[in-house]
Amino acid sequence: MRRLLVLVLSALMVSAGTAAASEQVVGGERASIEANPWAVFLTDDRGAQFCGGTIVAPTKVLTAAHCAVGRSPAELRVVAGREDKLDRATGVSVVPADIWIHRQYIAADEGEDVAVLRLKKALPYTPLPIAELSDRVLYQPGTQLRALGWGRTSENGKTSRYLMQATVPVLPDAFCAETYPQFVKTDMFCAGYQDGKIDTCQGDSGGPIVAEGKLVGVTSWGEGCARKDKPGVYVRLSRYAKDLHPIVDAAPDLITSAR
Ligand code: 4AZ
Repeated sequence: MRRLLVLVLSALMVSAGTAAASEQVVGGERASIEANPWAVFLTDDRGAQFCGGTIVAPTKVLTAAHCAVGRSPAELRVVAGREDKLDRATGVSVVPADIWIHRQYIAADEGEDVAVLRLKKALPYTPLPIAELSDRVLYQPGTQLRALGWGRTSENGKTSRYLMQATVPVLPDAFCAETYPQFVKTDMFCAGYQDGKIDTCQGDSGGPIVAEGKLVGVTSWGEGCARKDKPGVYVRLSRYAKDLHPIVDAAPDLITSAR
């Protein structure tokens, strides 16, 4: 089984191209907010960035449950339209009106790591649609996905001042399950390179991983960053489309009951 996996992985990595080391997410490159207007970051009430998010409707921001749990809306800011964290003149920083957390959420590595922040006013930035159950093909091993965020650019390094992006292929569920015993294939997928080098990292959680103009996943967890055989783990969003639609599509001032 292990041999077969190694073979399958090697083939995938050849077809995906080798992971170039260290440009300066880990091993990524700069991304513009104009090309990714739905990418947002979350800060605490002192302005310190700690997670990412995605605008999925004019008044709704999707993030990871583990980014929102235990925080009150007053302690949170959604910063949209700002590529450079220090550029306070560009974009907006808003306090969410309320927070919805998936009712089954316990911990990131147990699944259901999704939350929706509802805003009082519509954001003037284009939302990104969530992948649906019918988008199964986007989760096939080898599919190239693009992850974005302002997280650390090395495992023990600082978070990024600028929005970064990295392209990583979806890995076979069998590989993710072998490397992470707690991996739940119905709720998660993993993406990256067997060699490591390119990955999301702390501070990227809650942020988008995208393909074909759709939000395929939410950055969720992993062991360290860009380590060999320890790919990033993402929320398999198609699985949550049914749970999320009533929340995301609700009229701006309806919902959101806390769990
Ligand atoms: C984190 O702690 C985190 N390498 C995000 C992504 C990954 C690991 C940890 C994936 O936010």
